[in-house]
Amino acid sequence: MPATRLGKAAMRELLVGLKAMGAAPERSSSGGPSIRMTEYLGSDEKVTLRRSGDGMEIVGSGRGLLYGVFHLLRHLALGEEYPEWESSPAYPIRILDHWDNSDGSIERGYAGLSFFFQDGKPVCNERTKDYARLMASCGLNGCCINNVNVRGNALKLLGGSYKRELKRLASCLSEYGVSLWLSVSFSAPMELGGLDTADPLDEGVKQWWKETCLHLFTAIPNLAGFLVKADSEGRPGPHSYQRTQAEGANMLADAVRPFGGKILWRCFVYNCTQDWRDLKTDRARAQYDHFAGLDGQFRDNVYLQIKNGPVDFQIREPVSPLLGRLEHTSSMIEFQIAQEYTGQQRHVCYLIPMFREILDFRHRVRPEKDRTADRISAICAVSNTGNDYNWTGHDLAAANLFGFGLLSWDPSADPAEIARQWSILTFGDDPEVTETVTDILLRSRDVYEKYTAPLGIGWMCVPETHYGPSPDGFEYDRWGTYHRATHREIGVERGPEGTGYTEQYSPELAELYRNIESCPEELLLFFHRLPYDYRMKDGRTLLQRIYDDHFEGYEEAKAMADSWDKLEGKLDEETFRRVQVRFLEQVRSAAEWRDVINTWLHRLTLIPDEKGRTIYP
Ligand code: GCW
Repeated sequence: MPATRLGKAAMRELLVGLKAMGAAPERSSSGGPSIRMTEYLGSDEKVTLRRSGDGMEIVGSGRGLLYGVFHLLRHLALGEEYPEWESSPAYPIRILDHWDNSDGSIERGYAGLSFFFQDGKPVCNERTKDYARLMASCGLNGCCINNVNVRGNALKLLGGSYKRELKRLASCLSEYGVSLWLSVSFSAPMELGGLDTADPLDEGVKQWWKETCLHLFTAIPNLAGFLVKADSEGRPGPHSYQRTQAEGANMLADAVRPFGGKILWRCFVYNCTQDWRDLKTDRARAQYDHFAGLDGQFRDNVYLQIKNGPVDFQIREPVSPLLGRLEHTSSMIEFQIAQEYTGQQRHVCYLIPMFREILDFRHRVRPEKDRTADRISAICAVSNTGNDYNWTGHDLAAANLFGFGLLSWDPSADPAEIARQWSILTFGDDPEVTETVTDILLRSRDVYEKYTAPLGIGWMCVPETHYGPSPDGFEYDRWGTYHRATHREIGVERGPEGTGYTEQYSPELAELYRNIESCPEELLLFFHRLPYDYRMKDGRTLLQRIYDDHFEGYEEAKAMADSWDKLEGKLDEETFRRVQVRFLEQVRSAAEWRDVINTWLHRLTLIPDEKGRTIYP
């Protein structure tokens, strides 16, 4: 019988889960198949599931037991046999970053308000507990509860004003092995401590952080560390004091070290006040330019948190070259399941195949252990949860949360199998439902890509909201996200003759991307500036390919919606309708994207669609 808090949680979940599946489990053995839990002391996450007699044995530390129980329940719910499983997670840090504000809003949140903050304070209630269970059931072990843009009352989290609330929250999370992380502001010594500087080399500043950490970490034993957005989009950082990113991160790393704390330092540092006439600055280069030269200068409790692509969570970007560059610094990949640029949980867009591709990507720097998955030491995603009844706004968006959890445990997990399992666990095992849902999920990324910005160019969405089409919306703005389309050409040249971004990759990859012929077509307009009559491999012109994609993307979105409609009567009515309403919006929006992008290009180029379809709505 498990003795620790985590072990007991595992036992509780097993009983709850079995009962929910219609079994009538008993705590002691009184004949019949048995599930035995053998707990050893320790905090490792390893788990062993083995068949014994006509039952099962689960062996692990409290944590291991918890993950083992959820694995077992999953397999039983899938109608499979008792699984044999010996596993430990690929990364010790597997977290969700929440962009929740202390006023209860969520930056880029599409599933209602925050469940971490109410009335300016952190809260802990039944939902927090369910959240912790949800996290553990997907294999995740940490969450950062507040927005990286630290504002308002959230600033005070560090100062100890909400110590009692945080302690309760942390304790509730820890029951399910979920650690608490906090986003902090680099200039907290000024904002909270009344100092006149936040210079990381200033003795007073160092002392302030040390004392602050002593108070906070002593009060909240389950606090794992801090997440920091510095020198990024107006946030304060070491650059204000002519210090490097390493000097800034290390000062914080020293302050949290006595408590086993870690610093997750974001690499999203770029010039966000670019003039569109400036042809030299290329935002795609920024992360690498700022961090590559600092490799090896960071303390070992610093993790560089790197967005999966060089720009910002677009539907198609190359893998960030910084992920292939760091050899002596721990790195952490940052995905986003919040779908900020991928349909905002109103469109279905299953991102797990894309994440898997990125994790599998070979950087061609060394012969072995060269994939992104091998090079990183930690993994996170910007969360897609909120206070909505179904947690994720769009019911199908929950597949991204589940899938992200499974991939972060095992980066070689199969996205199609994850989709299938998720469908059965969510909607039951009617084969028609499983087939339809899995098919929709697996097609959804390509469909979304087709009707939105073409071939890796990104950013044709409405500024501010980042939803819906506006091909010139970002063009004369300060964010460095230009397509520079004229009536002749479109795209930014990122080869050596252009911004030189391609040269940030290993020689082999630089060569691949530099040459238009070898550059993967889906990324053609990310890397190259091309005339509209450029011939694609299948003989179509670039422009015709874009027209076709937009017509097809809309048709395919409609086909997904139609296949959902056929599930009427096979799912519970409320869920069916909720998703149906989202599909109506997706199809409407896909038509808008198709018409706006095609019309814009038609007017720019005056080249008609070869198939003579109506371009003006
Ligand atoms: O893309 C931008 C988002 C911001 C976000 C920022 C970041 C939290 O539009 O809302 O700020 O990325 O990742 O820091």
